[in-house]
Amino acid sequence: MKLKIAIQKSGRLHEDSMRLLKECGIDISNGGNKLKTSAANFPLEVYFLRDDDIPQYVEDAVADAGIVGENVVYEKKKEVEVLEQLGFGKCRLSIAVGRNENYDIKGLNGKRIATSYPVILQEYLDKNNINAEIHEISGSVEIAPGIGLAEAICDLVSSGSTLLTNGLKEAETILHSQAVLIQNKRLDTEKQQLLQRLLFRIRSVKQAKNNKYILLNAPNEKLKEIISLLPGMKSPTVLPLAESGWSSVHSVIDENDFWNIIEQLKTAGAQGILVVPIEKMIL
Ligand code: PRT
Ligand code: ZN
Repeated sequence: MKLKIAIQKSGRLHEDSMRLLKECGIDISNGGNKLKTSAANFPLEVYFLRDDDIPQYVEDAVADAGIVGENVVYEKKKEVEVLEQLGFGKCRLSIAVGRNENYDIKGLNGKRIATSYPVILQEYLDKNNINAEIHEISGSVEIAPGIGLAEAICDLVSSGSTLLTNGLKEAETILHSQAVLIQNKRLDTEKQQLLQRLLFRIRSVKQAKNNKYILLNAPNEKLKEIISLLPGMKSPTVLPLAESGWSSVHSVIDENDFWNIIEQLKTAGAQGILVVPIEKMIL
């Protein structure tokens, strides 16, 4: 029995999906041009598919689980369960208009909006009582205003440079998206257990990425203050240095608090601060 997981065959999510599985200790070959491949050391079969098809395959249990953008999950409206945000493939679905337009959502009434996301956009317009005409197009949405097909667009944005080069500006974000792990809603117990094992590994990898291991030297009279800055997993480890009056303090800090804490530690008298990445973190 193997758990079948669908990932994007090629495109923006492919490499990060492969890397995540690898960081979970799962050995898979790149697949080459194959439709599927098996892991050598975990009961997992990986299917390489177009991202748009992944929710349907997971709903139909052709795949038990999948990795796909939230934008695709919400657009396709399939019966799947979202298990975990994966922290990559981040983007936003935004409405954009001509660079020199004054944007107000009410101004969209009666206008044409080009998009590849008609379902999400329609929901957003309905919620705001806007009556606009949605033109569904499957690619190069950003050229629609320039060729007179629409007055506005609704498309994915990450750096914003595509909008810029097409004379458009981002006016309003309607969805923030990232890659997520989805699953079929009716997995049998054995598959569900395999998926939980995979999810446990994914969470350990994610945790590790969000945290850093920190080591520093502290004069003993400053220990109390320094320890109060470092919560650690339980509490920091404190070891005496060979030089009397000094200790070595080890702990784990959140990536987001990193620079703040480092500055405070230095002010408090910490020296020789080392910060190292953590590979896996089991809580
Ligand atoms: O062949 P397949 O159907 O599998 O791939 P695809 O061409 O449909 O998708 P792909 O590989 O382009 O994107 C896969 C997923 O990556 C999307 O569904 C999103 O969840 C996520 N993602 C993250 C993005 C972007 N960032 C992104 N910037 N998907 C698309 N874009 C496009 C956007 O459509 C626009 O054309 O990039 C352009 C804008 O980028 P910036 O940086 O110029 O703003
Ligand atoms: Zn696609």
